[in-house]
Amino acid sequence: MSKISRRKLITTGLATAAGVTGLAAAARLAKQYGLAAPDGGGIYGPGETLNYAAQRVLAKNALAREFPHSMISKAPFANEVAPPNNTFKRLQSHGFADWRLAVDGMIARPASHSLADLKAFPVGRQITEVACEEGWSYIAEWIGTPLAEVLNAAGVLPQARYVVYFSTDSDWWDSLDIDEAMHPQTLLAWGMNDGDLPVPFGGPLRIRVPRQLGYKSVKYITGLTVTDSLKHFGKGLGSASPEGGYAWYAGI
Ligand SMILES: Nc1nc2c(c(=O)[nH]1)N[C@H]1C(S)=C(S)[C@@H](COP(=O)(O)O)O[C@H]1N2
Ligand SMILES: [Mo]
Repeated sequence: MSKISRRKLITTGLATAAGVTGLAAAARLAKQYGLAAPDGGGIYGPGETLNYAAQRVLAKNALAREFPHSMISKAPFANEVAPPNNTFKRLQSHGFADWRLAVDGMIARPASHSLADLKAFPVGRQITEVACEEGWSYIAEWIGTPLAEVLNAAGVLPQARYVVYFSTDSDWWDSLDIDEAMHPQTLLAWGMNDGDLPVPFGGPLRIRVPRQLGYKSVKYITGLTVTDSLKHFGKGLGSASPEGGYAWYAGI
């Protein structure tokens, strides 16, 4: 056998072994820890599961980077959104006084929170970056209610595994596993840079998930559903994103 073809054989063998090990590891982690990604079917599925499971095992409690005040972007970019529906316009015309956040599913105490109710919880603040999958980003201060506060008040049942969130922008819904939902930096943000959260940035309420790409930070949140399975939401892939070709788990 020539040197070249032997080397080629070895590298091909290694690559194959790495691939096989990777997929086997993904399958093993998924099984051991119940960490299969909801979009873990299909061609890229094992990769999604490996990435998600590895992140959960290695960096479950890792913190997203926080920045000093001086680094807040002077001109943050509000990504374009669909025009608001009539319900939203009506709520907006009354200063969102009648706006409510519905909390239901696998919880002991279903709730319907006004903005004032949310603001009565302990307040969370963070200066973090919104990073879009398209490459742009900006840094802002986010002020809001840690999602964990709302979930703890609701009394999450032990079998719950995910929190699904919905928006008035009906094409947008997503979900987090309980670890991400309970993470101290996951925020239901009603304030931005010391004012109310402006409507173009998702006011009156958006979720901020600073450990994941911007598309997980859905704007105009209307409700949360706690569940043990994502199968019955949309196409069962965990969010609208995988339906359009983006990963459910979008860790940065
Ligand atoms: N309701 C809703 N939420 C959304 C979007 C949207 O179009 N509608 N865009 C997402 C994407 S792709 C990104 S990158 C961020 C952008 O946040 P920004 O509008 O504050 O820049 O919002 C996310 N949340
Ligand atoms: Mo984005």
